[in-house]
Order: sequence, then structure tokens, then C-alpha cells
Amino acid sequence: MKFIHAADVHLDSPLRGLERYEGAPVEEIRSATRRAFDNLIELAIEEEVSCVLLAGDLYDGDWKDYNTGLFFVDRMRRLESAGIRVFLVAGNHDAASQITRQLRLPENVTQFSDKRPETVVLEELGLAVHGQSFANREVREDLSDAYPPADPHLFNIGILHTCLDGKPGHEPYAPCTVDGLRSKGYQYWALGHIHNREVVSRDPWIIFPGNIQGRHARELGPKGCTLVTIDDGEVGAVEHRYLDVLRWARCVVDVTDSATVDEIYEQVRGALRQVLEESDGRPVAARLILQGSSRVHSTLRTDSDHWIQEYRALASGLGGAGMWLEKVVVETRPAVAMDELLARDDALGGLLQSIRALEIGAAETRGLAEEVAALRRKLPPELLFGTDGYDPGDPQYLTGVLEDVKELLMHRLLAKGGD
Ligand SMILES: [Mn+2]
Repeated sequence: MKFIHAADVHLDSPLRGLERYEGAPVEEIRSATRRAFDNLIELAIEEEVSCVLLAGDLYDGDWKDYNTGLFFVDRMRRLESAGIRVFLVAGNHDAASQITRQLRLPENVTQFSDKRPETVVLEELGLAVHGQSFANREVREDLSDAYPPADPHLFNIGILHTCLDGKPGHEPYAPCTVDGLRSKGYQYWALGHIHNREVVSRDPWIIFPGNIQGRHARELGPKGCTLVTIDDGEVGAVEHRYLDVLRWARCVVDVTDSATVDEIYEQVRGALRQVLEESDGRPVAARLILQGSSRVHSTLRTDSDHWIQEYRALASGLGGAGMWLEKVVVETRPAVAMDELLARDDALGGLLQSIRALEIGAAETRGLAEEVAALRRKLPPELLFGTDGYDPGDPQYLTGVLEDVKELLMHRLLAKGGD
């Protein structure tokens, strides 16, 4: 028999950072999580799996309206007609406390309790499925602790939404340990919450399948689910299957060897084309990052808005499945011998030396922190504390900004006064 393990569907979650741009395929982007979920349904039917496991964060949060629920119920009915069972637990995003609207689910779907671990036994398949949902967003205790020991006569699967032993960039919910999971004696742990695919262990199998559709520039590369085959009560094959309909990529181009902006443009074209070719026929949302030391650094920097739009136009003209630049980051350095300039015994040399010598100490950053305090109060919390968040009052952040200012000043001077 076979089963599919997926997690973090985040149904109807918006894809961040794309819709603002001219030419971005707004409808395609909005429907991406649904189409990826449709791919999952199709795969389940095609592969004739016995069950589908959804390890939490099926929803992105409370439904905006009933459409999200209606879509899900409809897809569950399709699985029901194909004789496929579905087991799901709620995660932090769709914990009982987060969801106010509800729809009755078809009988093939089991949603595990958020009070205690439950076990469903499918005698005809020789299968026991254990699971528990999140009752609220912030579950701090080890839920796996109370899961029952394995039934020695059956193939045991544990479904759990967890950060495991803590992963950077993911909230530390329902922590547990590999040893703790192993001690239950299950053959397979179907985990969710971490959006990157990871095979944590092979004995027993402990897997994060990752999410089924990348939603922003940090959820890179192919996304999908895990298809597991069980032969004679043991795991036979474990395969990753792609379900995503749009792919996120990071395209870093070192422009050191390009002498002119035209050469850089051609280099970028080649790099973007390669990213598109490696996307398995999916449209790509890419972040373009230019690095290296460049003789045209100041042109790129001073006219950055122009170049960003040039690269955007370039990307959308590449054809194929389509490509959009989510962001263009120019991180080049000037290709000048800074040491020589600093050693110069003239006005420019002296000015450069004094800028470089500016000491940025605690007092300066403290003063600045007070000045940005008013601005900070106006910022939405997700900007301050999200995974991509930054705190403009943070002394470390401010020191970084001041260092940037120093560098920028020096480069401006060189662009004007240098050769
Ligand atoms: Mn989660």
C-alpha cells in the first residue's frame, strides 16, 4: 500500500512580494496554493494511495470567507470517491483558537482531537495512525510525549506539527526530540511546520516534507510531498514528488569580469535563463542579486531604479514558463584601488580618510534610536518581529546603517572626483 505525507499547505495564503509589479500574473499567483493542492489530489488518485496525511497548517489562518472551506471539502469528496482516507492535525496557523468558521468534513476525513492524542486503526491495511492537533497557536509543550506506544502488530504512523529541536526561522512550537519520537516505536513520523523538506531520520523514518508551494522569496526551490510505499509492514520506498505551480529562486550573479553595463546585462540574461531552464517547466519568481567588484559600480548604484526596471523587463521577456523578478539587489563594490586613494596626499585623500575614520559608538546609535522611536511605533508588528523583520531601533541595525552611509559617502565622492 501507499500513502502521501504533506504538510503546511497554507491554503489560500497570498504569495508575497509579487503582485505589486506590472506584468505579474496576479491570478496565477493568487490561486497557486489551490493549484498545488489540486496536484496533490491528482497524485493521490493516480498513485492509488490508501491515505493522505496532512501534518498541520492546512489553512493559513482564519478563512476570509467560506470559499476556502468549500474548496477543501470538495477536494476531500474527490478523494472519498476514490476510496482514499485523509488524516489531519491542526498546526499553529489553523489551531482551533485561530479558526472561527467551520464546515462538516466528509466521512473519509479524520481530524485529530486537540485535547489528547488519538489513534485510528485501519485493520484491513494493518495500519495505526496516531495524532493530536494544536488547541491554540502557541503550543509550548512536547505533544509527542503523550502519544501512545506503537501497536506491535501494525504499521504505526505518528502525525505531528512540531519545530522538533528548534529550527531557525520557525516558531518554537511543540518542541520534541528525535529520541523521544524514536522511543514510541513507530515506523514513520509524518511531521509538519518546517517549510524546508528534511529527512530527519531513516530509522525510524522521520520526515518534514516541506510546504507544497513556496509563498515568498525565502521558500526556494521545488516544493511538494512525500510518497511512501509500504511492503510487508515495512517502508519500501520514500519518494519526493513536486506539486508546486510556481517556483521561487535566488539568482546571484558575480559581475566582476564584466567591463560595461551592457556586458552585465548579457551576463544577467544568461543567468536568469539558466534559472528558468532549471525550474521543471514552472514559472519562476526570482530575486536577482548582483555581486562582485565592478568598474561600473557607481552607474549601477546611482541609477539603480533604471537598472532594476531593465532587468525586470529582461526577465519577463525570456519566454518559457515565465519569469518575474521579485527583487533586484545591487551589492557590487567599486573596482578602485581604495588603498591608493586613501594614501593620496590631497583634499580627496584627506576627506576619504576622515570619513573612514569616523567612529560610530554607542552614544551615536543611542541618539539615533531615540529619533527613530516615533517611526518605530507606527510600524506594523510583522515588520518588527516577522522572520524577515527588522527593528530600526536596534543598535546593531543602526551601526550597520551608519557603516553603509560611510561607504556610500566614499563611493559618491569617488564617482564625482575619481577617475
Ligand atoms: Mn506551522
